[in-house]
Amino acid sequence: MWRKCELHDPVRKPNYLLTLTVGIQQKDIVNKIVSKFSENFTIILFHYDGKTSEWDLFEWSQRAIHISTIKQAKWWYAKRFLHPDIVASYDYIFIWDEDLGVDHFNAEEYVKLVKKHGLEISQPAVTSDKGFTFDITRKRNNVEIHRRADIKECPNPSYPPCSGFIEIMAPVFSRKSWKCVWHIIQNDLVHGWGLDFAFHRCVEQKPVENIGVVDAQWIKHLVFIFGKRDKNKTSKAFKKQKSNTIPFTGELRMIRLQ
Ligand SMILES: [Mn+2]
Repeated sequence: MWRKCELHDPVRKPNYLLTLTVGIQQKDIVNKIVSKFSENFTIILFHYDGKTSEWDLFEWSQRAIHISTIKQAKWWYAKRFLHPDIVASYDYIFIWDEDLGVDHFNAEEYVKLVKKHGLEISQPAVTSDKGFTFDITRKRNNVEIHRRADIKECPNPSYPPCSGFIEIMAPVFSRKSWKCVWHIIQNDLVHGWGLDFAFHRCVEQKPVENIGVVDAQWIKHLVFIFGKRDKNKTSKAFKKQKSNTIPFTGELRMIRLQ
């Protein structure tokens, strides 16, 4: 009887969502990232270079959702395609960059820690060969998570970027917090700068408690990726975006949308 019931169970839907904004040049790093996420995760790839079928060399590509709109950036995709009602079935949403080393990261273990510590908005702790923008995201030893920066120069220890703060490179949102964060992303937002300073508004009751950095599952920021790209082009593009947001001009193609 038991076995029979099991066979007739509908296919279990994934509980969590991972989105990655990717270009085919980074396929090997992206493949490693995806390998750290179990089948409990739905995977969405946002293709900024328009290359989609090229990913089929990876077995998991068949079960991923591919969304291709050329030359857009992560928060643009998030605003367009991750409306809270659309992603309401997921307990946690990972909205990640493609330049992350995951040798010391496992997504299921990460989720366990986030639940245990009640983190509505979080990110894995970070190591980097190129220094840090914000002290609070730096990996610490011998703790599972931390919630505050470890520096004396904080003008106000209870406010971003000293607490209630994570960066935009590898954020993880609970369903509830995403519902709020999605609304504060501007429609024409391209690069996401400054958004991290607004995250704490989405856990109004206890931002210092409910936003944190997970040390026990950590990532490496592979900033060299940007060195590989045309540096001039990148910085020019950022400057342009800063002064003049880019309207949606790309061709929109969605394939294998489940
Ligand atoms: Mn990066």
